[in-house]
Amino acid sequence: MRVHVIGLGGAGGRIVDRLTADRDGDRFLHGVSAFDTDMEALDRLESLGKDRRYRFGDAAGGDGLDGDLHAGRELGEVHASELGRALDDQRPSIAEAFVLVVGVGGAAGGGVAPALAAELETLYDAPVYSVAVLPASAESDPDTEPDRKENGDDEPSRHGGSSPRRPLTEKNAARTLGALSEGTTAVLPFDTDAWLRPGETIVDARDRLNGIVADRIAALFGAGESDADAVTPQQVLDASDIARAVGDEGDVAALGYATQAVEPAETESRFGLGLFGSSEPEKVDASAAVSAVETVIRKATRGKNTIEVPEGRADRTLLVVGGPPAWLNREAIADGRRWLAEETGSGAILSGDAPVPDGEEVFALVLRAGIDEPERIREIRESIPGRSG
Ligand SMILES: Nc1nc2c(ncn2[C@@H]2O[C@H](COP(=O)(O)OP(=O)(O)OP(=O)(O)O)[C@@H](O)[C@H]2O)c(=O)[nH]1
Ligand SMILES: [Mg+2]
Repeated sequence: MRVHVIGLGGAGGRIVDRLTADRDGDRFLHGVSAFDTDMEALDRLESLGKDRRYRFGDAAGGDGLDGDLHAGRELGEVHASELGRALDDQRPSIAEAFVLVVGVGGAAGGGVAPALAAELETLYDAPVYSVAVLPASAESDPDTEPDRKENGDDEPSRHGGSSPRRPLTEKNAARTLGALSEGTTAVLPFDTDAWLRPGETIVDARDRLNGIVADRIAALFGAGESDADAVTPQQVLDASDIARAVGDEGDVAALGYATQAVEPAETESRFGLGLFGSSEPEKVDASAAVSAVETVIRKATRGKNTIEVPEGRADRTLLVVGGPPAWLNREAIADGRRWLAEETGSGAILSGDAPVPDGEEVFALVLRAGIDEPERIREIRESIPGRSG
């Protein structure tokens, strides 16, 4: 499906910058924008063209908001329609969905996200999905020595391997998650704690983490938008399948993803004469294909997801299997669907495939929605008394 992905604040901007570096030109990536109050953070992006970055909020004087979520919300109210207009050059009316990417522990991104979501929902009929990068616990841990510059996006700080301290992150995250759950179609959290390695700070890890987030965004929304006109997926996934899977009540959805490198299936060897003669149709060993498909489906399901899925259960599950067409073994995919239905308890598994003609890996993406509340989300929610929002 064609999406317009909007990175908000420092984390959001860096993640869409990475998405652009890896995927610019892919058909699913209809539009990309980065919005921040922080001029320097925007300037440091590398892959996203200047015309797709936008600095807003004169009141912030070109700086970040240092975690002041209240200020961020106010700027959101004032500037939402201006931000909506900043998309216009990229023909937002053609997008089938908007994806807001935001580090919910911050202020600029988390502050404007709810107002921008409301603006987009008023202007367009497309769903607005949010990708919510959760703060690391160490950021708001009172035992962590404060960083020189309480700021997650600058100088690496290395005090005992904890992340740079931003004391308000958890409370900000609780408020922004509440607002996204009310104001966006679905929330896709990314549990930073679960993905940080021991002793690693966010600054150390962010390139790796941003790559992980970008891959999953691409696998989900890229399904059904194969670039090769020649190859039609046998099972086409469209925007309404994704919409059905995630639901429209601001539910949390988890993404699992796994890949396995495979030999490209080619009619002619890249090294000149094909080993088995030159005009064989694409062929791969069936048992190797079955095994690759089965393995990636299991790993995407049982391996670490963007957020933990309590007991693996979900009301709704979507499966995407992609890779070189010859590797997408029909029976193995059908078996995988049956296995996944058992595993998740979901009544029906929505699924589609994503042929990548010159691909060198088979991948599976598993989206689960309608899940019990993950522990990390509960912890964040309980950091403020009463209801969040
Ligand atoms: N995955 C990832 N997380 C990040 C990155 N940078 C920051 N974070 C996380 O996102 C949270 C918010 O940081 P920013 O996105 O920089 O905040 P902001 O929206 O710019 O808000 P202010 O700087 O407070 O105005 C941090 O507390 C970290 O938890 C990044 O590059 N990648
Ligand atoms: Mg910032």
